[in-house]
Amino acid sequence: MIPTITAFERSPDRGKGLARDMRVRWALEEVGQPYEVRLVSFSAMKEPAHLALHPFGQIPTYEEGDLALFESGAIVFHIAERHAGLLPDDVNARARAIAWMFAAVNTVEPPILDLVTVKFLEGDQPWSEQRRPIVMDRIRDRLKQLSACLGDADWLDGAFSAGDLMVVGVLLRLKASGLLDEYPNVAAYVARAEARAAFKRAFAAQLAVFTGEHPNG
Ligand code: GTB
Repeated sequence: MIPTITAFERSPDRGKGLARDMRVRWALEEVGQPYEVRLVSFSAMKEPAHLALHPFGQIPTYEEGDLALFESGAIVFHIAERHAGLLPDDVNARARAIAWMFAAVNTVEPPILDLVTVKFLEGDQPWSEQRRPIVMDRIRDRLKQLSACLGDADWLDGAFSAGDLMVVGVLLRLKASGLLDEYPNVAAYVARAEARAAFKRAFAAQLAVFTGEHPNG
């Protein structure tokens, strides 16, 4: 069965691959699962039809037969469980890859989102300029720790996994900040992930929405 995911009709990032449908597209591409995309506007996301799929009125969602899912991490996990290639067979290695998926959204992503918030949503507040370096240092703490874990390995724990996909998925948001470049092995890790054929296909597909080349775009 071909799953359908949702994505922004007009992503504010103008096709830079920062919206969270990118992670889901990438996971589907990694496992070779074709998918369809339904584009939704900001207003349609808050309508009952979309709220029935996503209680918070957001993208991405995932529909496959009777199953409707929301939360990019849960969707990537579902894809990784149903297909070979994103989670190791060894039980302990699989548990560790899943731990990295949780770490991505629970430990690495929060300070990155704080930076987005302080820059774009709170940029006009009198305290915004003071808060920014504090938030950036919190991100540096995480990048330093990630850098130590990675060392000179290609991926966080053996072969590329859904854990790497989610960690890189959240780190992409830092590219414009220059923070990644302070940790060369982390920057190289992100670049290695971006060089994967599946990443490139997913990136091209979401960019096609912005350029109007997507069939529903
Ligand atoms: N925890 C949820 C998940 O992981 O799926 C978060 C989902 C989420 O935040 N979705 C956002 C959304 O639907 C899009 S990805 N927002 C609309 C709304 O809440 O009304 C977040 C996002 C938005 C824009 C950019 N950008 O322009 O760079 C990047 C990421």
